[in-house]
Amino acid sequence: MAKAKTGQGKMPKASEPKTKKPKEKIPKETLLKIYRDMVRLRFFDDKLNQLVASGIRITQHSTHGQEATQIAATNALEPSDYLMPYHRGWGWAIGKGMQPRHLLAELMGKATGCCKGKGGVHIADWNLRIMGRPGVQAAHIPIAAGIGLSIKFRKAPDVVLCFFGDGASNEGNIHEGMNLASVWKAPVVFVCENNLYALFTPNVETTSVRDIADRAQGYGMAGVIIDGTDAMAAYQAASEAIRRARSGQGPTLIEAKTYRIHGHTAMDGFHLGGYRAKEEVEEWEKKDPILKLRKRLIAMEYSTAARLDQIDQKAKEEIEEAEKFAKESPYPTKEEIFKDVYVEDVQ
Ligand SMILES: Cc1ncc(C[n+]2csc(CCOP(=O)(O)OP(=O)(O)O)c2C)c(N)n1
Ligand SMILES: [Mg+2]
Repeated sequence: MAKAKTGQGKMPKASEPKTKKPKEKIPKETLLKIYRDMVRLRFFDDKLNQLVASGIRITQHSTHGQEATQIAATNALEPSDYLMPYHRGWGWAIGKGMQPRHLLAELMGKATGCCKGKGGVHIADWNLRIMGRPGVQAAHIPIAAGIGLSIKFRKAPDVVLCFFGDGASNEGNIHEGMNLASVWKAPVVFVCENNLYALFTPNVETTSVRDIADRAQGYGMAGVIIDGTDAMAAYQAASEAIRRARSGQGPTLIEAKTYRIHGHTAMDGFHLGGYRAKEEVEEWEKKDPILKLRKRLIAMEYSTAARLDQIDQKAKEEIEEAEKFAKESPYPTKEEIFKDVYVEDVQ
């Protein structure tokens, strides 16, 4: 009789991960870089709203209000680390190093975009290890777990940073992906940006727990809650989780409590859309992540209002230039249509 399979010994043996130097406190230069990226992102986001209002068709899921977590967490990565993004906003791209001009050109379908105009909103950039903005909610969570497993097989020192929303947190793929990531002790950092709504539905109506981070316990991983409007808290939590992942201690779930100031997309009304109270939006507007960091940089004497104004001005000019670049760029030619759409081999 065949011996019963027990499943024992089937797990891949954990390799000894190479650790990278831990980031203990946040250096001044890092915080100034985070501030700069957050401001670039805000101007970029505003620019997209303007372009959509002028009739250019771009699906704009605004990042306004959510800049801190996306920018700070991606700034905690090394260039060789992987990013598994989601549909909300553009902070993960800018924070991971994408130039706004290449991002905007792509969104406008131009040949100078990061995917040569063939990705559109499905932003990807292999050089930056941005693994592709998904369209199906939560379908990217098992992919992030798989990338994590591949890192372990290759004994690489990298981690995967994976974003998703509170609505996506209720999808089946989350359960499968997070469970496997934990079983494999895969080097993945999951960041759930809980902005209180999925489309027009408040998450109190759809979600069994008030703190999505509580679910981490069910997957045997660390769960952390942060103020998602606080860039310093986001950087520290992400750095700590990245350090744990890199040293072989497995995944973490970070829940960032945040809010989207605009509508689900630029098409459903910038502010209220009929499903939330004006007072609620106003309360969250007071917690503006950029103003929060700006005040702290000045209070810590890391910068002055005048110097930060200069950063703001430069960022504004960069985004104006990006618009000009994208508008003047050509569309891909007909001959290009089947080029770069299928990869034979990836090293
Ligand atoms: C499986 C699946 N169901 C539905 C949709 C349509 N959809 C796109 S975004 C979205 C809301 C997602 O909400 P959340 O995860 O909270 O992210 P947020 O938009 O608030 O950042 C939905 C339902 C989808 N893309 N995929
Ligand atoms: Mg949401």
